[in-house]
Amino acid sequence: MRTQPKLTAISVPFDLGAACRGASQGPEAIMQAGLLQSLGILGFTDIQTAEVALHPGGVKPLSAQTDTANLHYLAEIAALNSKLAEQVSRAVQQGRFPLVLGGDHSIAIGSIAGLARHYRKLGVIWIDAHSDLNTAKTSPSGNIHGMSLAVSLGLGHPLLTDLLQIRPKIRPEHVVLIGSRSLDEGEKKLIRSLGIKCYTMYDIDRKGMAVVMQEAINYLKDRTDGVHLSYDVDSLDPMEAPGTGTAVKGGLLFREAFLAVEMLCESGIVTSAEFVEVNPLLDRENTTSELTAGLICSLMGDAIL
Ligand code: B3U
Ligand code: MN
Ligand code: MN
Repeated sequence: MRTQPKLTAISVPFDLGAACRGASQGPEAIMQAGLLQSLGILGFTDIQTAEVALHPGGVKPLSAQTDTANLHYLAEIAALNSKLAEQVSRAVQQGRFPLVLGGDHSIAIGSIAGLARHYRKLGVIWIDAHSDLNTAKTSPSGNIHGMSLAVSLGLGHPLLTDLLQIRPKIRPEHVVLIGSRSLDEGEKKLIRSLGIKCYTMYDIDRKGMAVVMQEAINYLKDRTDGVHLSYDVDSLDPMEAPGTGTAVKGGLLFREAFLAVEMLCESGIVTSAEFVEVNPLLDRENTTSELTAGLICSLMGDAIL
């Protein structure tokens, strides 16, 4: 068996970036699906676990919700992500692969911030039904999980964009979107004006997932010094992954989803990953949490034969 990297699994039980509650129970559900045991079987003998929470131990002091113009829970999200950034940065510093378990997708702000301290040309593969490229001005909801990629590109409120005093964290030419099918007008404009590489479901249907992934891998391989996989489980079709807050029809099928992570594994380009938006309150017989644990194992090297 090949030697596996040292790994830090960082649970982030947080859901204030989303419209509905429940994604905060995602990390626990993914763990309950046997993630650490399965990784152990794959030869990961050095796994550390960590938790980043706004209120460690689950004790929540009474406080008013802090809302700033169309940015729900801005202060809480900034605080959580600044803690997460430090934790992710520490893992990289120690030569460990950061595997972040969400939580809603607003936590990508902290993951990417922590990585940006170490990678000057960080690539990001954003597998998601959405592009999360809204700002307070364009967002139809005010939910910050729909803004995290824009924030990482340096667009948005300074409390979020300026974490760790690095801005922007990533460049548009280092981002690849895969699985997009629910984009707001402002997001479409931004994708076009910044020239962000975007593979919608149309492209996946036309070219097939294998071609799309190979193109994405080739595109990032030469121009980046590390690649972060940001995997929103709502990229999957709701038939496959019902346990998520903003399911959108017409998504990735089971085999496409697995092929994508298997090809990423084979490419060897991924240096960190996060899996977000698993909501056990909406799940059916743990389908989504078990599927997510399976995707993580395939990304980390679970060979078929
Ligand atoms: N684009 C919409 C919906 C959305 C984005 N991300 C999720 N939902 N999960 C928004 O609210 O920004
Ligand atoms: Mn998302
Ligand atoms: Mn999404």
